[in-house]
Amino acid sequence: RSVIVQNIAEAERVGKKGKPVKDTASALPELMSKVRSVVGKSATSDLTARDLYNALAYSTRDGLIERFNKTHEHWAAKDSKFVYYLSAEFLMGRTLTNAVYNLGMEGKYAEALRSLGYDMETIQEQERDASLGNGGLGRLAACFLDSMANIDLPGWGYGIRYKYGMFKQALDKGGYQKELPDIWLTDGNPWEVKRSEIKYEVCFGGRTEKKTVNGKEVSVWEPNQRVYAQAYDNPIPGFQTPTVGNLRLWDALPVTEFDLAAFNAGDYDKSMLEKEKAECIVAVLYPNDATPEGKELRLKQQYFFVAASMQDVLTRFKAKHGSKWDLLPTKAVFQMNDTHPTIAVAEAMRLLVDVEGLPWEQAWSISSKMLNYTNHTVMPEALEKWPVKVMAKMLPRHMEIIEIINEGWIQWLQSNLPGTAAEKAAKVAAMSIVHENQWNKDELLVNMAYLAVVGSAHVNGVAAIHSDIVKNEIFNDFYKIFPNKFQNKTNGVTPRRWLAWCNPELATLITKTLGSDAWINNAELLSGLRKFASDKNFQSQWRAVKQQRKAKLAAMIKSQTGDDIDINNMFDIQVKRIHEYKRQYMNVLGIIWRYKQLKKMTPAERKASVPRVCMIGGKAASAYDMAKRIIRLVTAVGAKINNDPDTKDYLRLYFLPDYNVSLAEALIPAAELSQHISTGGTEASGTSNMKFQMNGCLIIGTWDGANIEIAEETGVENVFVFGVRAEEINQLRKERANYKTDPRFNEIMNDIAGGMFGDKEYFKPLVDSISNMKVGNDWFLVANDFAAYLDAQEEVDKVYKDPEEWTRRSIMYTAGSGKFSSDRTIREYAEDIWDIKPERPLA
Ligand code: F58
Repeated sequence: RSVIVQNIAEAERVGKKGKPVKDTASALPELMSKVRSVVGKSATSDLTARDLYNALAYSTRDGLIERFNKTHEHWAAKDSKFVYYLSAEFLMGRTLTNAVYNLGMEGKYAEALRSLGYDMETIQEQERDASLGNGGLGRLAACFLDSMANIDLPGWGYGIRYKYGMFKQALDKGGYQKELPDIWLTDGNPWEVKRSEIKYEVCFGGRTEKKTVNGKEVSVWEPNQRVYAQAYDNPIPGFQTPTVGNLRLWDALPVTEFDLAAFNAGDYDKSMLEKEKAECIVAVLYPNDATPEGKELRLKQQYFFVAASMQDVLTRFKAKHGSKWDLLPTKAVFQMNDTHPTIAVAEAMRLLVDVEGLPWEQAWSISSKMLNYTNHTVMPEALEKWPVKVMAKMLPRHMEIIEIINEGWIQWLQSNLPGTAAEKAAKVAAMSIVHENQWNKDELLVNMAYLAVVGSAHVNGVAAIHSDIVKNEIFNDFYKIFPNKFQNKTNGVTPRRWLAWCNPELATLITKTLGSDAWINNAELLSGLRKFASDKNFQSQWRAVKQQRKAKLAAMIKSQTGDDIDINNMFDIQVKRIHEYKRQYMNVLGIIWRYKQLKKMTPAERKASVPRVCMIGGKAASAYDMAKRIIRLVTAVGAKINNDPDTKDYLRLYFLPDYNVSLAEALIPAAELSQHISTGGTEASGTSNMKFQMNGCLIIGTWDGANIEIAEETGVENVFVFGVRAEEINQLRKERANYKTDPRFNEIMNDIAGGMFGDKEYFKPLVDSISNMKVGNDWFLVANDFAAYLDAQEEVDKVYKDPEEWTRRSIMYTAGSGKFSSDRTIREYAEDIWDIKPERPLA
């Protein structure tokens, strides 16, 4: 301690106290100044890691805000066109490391922390993940913000400042998923800036009334609930650029904070009622919408952030351009991230027509030029359809607007579609934005995806195969009418967070080998590694890095489970949301088969096998029963095989609880094999496949989503591809009743059903879901693909036995990952959809 106190005193003597950190000498005094001003302690008090995290965060924030202001002054002066990324989810993860690295401050801060007896890693672990998202879609939004800032693209993200993000996942004693609230804001959030002056009223409910205004009949909305949307800005730094972009998140506040009269009359509950009702809107990320109340709340959330964001954009536009509304699409474009923000189509019309008084046609022309829609899924349950009843109750004016849009659309179809009257009528029914619920003829639904397609300038899918499905299946009727509206934008991930910062060991080797770190901002340069792929010396350095990361992960698992893990075993990882279509179930069945084989082997045969440590992680939606059973199957199988003395040196299975961004940053660099084994045609893209690829992890995967493009870039021969293709699945689904299932599959089904892993009643629905070949069962074709999967796994073992070949492939993966930088994706959006040019502020 006395050394530390001396260090502080010395540093403060020579340092430039209070100035933003530019060099090592100022880093320590700057931190200590934050300890005093923000943490409220003295330099000589006992400082905890949390104190230093706060000091470091506030110090970094100063640098961020300085650049943020410069960037935004510059963009305002240039009157740049902006893109607004509307998303109900932003899965940001931790901010500290990313900000410190992007600002180029890591060395200076690390040294300052060392002199205080801490390392950067301990400090960064104090930060809770910002888990404002479910999975791929939310993380993609976060990568996109990073890339926008990185390439100096004027743009913001807009979303919700949920009080509780994605639930924290634990396992209970029985090995079942337990969901705990994610209380990420309780200790404060140093990364946000509250903009007290920026708040908008957002209304709900009530009714509309026809009135005559200036001789015109108009519909006036008289809502029955009003709340304020309060802006919080979250600066987003680029790397090696002065640009700092923004994620603006909305909190909900009551219009009347506190009902003092009610309180004084002794009605304490009523005094707080309005506040509670407002807070409820932003309380939780995607409340369970299995109940009608949950459904309503979700629509409320969607409208809440869309209405606030659009008012915000229009307010800024008016301040600059007054009522020159035709200019609006040249100054602002919106990207709607899936169907969640698509109420924007109706809100844009409401704001332009009802509030600004524009004629309908002019408003439609403006709105349909500035809105764009990305589809992220082919799963029908995720293509939102709102009951007209719910929409009319919550947003009566929007329901009217949607009906007007739909009438115009239907009229247009009737005059433009070819064919007989009957053919036309059938098409019109199939393409109507408002349509019958196919399961309940008495209910009418608003199809939000159709609304978005009709109301947008561009529609895109997120990988080549997915965009083909979007055009040829999901929206085929629309595609035939507007072929030019549809595009593909293959997803990407930021190489900063997902390679350079999370895997500094590999990054250092790459930079040394390529002679520069330019690949961090230009990932295509990674292709320069190809020529070293067979170089023995390089291979051994490459392997050494992987071993280092495996050792780190092994230590983490040891600390959680007490188990020792041999880092010479293959690390085989599948991490993603738990879903039947992603087929974690098939992975477990494969592990059971491997276990059964090992049990039959002699000790010598076992020694000659390829030992594996399998890890599966991911959250099951709280109302998704099958997914929860799959998790329990993983923990049950793990409990058996990890404790079997015959096999535990050759095979392990761990369920890694609470998979989130930070855990991914630890797992991905350590992975040697990763599994992306969705049924052909079901995974829109996948993005973790790209992260694993960047980190030199081999892939076993189906011909699905971005796996296809990854294989093309890596060399198909380097990827373990198996299973049915998208174009085969419709036929196969029809033929399921005639399946002759693989005897190995049948054996395993019997084992599970017979109680080999305990809990047999609980597993029964799982077994039934894929093994009784009736119509409706095994929708995701696990039984069908199982044999091919086992064959592919055998091939994996064969290659792993040849470390040089394995390492060569590993290098080829990283070398082929350049295309999957989100910088590339964002450039494509900017050029082909947004029509926005980079605009770098002066340093
Ligand atoms: C994912 N969708 C796709 N949805 O599944 C994945 O293939 C793709 O790579 C990714 O989007 C990015 O394009 C996805 O993550 C959700 O999380 C939904 C959010 C709303 C509730 C239902 C899940």
